[in-house]
Amino acid sequence: MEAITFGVLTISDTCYQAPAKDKSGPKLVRLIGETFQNAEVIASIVPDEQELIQRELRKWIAREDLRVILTTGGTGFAPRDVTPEATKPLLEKECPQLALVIALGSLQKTKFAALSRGVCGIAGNTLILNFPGSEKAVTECFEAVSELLPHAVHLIG
Ligand code: MTE
Ligand code: CU1
Repeated sequence: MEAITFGVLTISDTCYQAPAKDKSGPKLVRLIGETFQNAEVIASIVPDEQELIQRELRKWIAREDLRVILTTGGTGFAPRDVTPEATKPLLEKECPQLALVIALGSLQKTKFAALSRGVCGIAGNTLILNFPGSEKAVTECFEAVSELLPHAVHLIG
């Protein structure tokens, strides 16, 4: 894979207040670095606010070099979990089978994966994947889809 830039967006009120508490964002950054040599990664944290999530996603979607956005957090059932609702309106194409691969890989680890509502899709030349908000969950989700990412990015063009 040529040098692809990833965006890792942590979505959490708690981590926005205290960035040191963010474990899943840094874990994703490490996983990307270990899996894709010469990948670049930029990372950011936003609170569980639909407009702030969308503002950050739009900024990254507009960047030509940034090809994959992995979000972590805000996919659950709690009232403040709005990551899928923030992501969906920005997608030009949904990729439900990517979400299925994540769900299947996750369900092999824990039935509680059914409590994540993450979506996947394409906006511009950017692939966006919603992951849950724990270090364990992002590891499992990343391992489920990582081998698909280079070909997916290639196809998006
Ligand atoms: N997915 C995987 N792969 N591994 C997990 O441990 N935890 C689940 C679910 N998805 C889990 C998972 C649980 S218990 C919850 S409550 C939701 O993710 C939390 O999603 P959120 O942190 O995005 O709100
Ligand atoms: Cu849970």
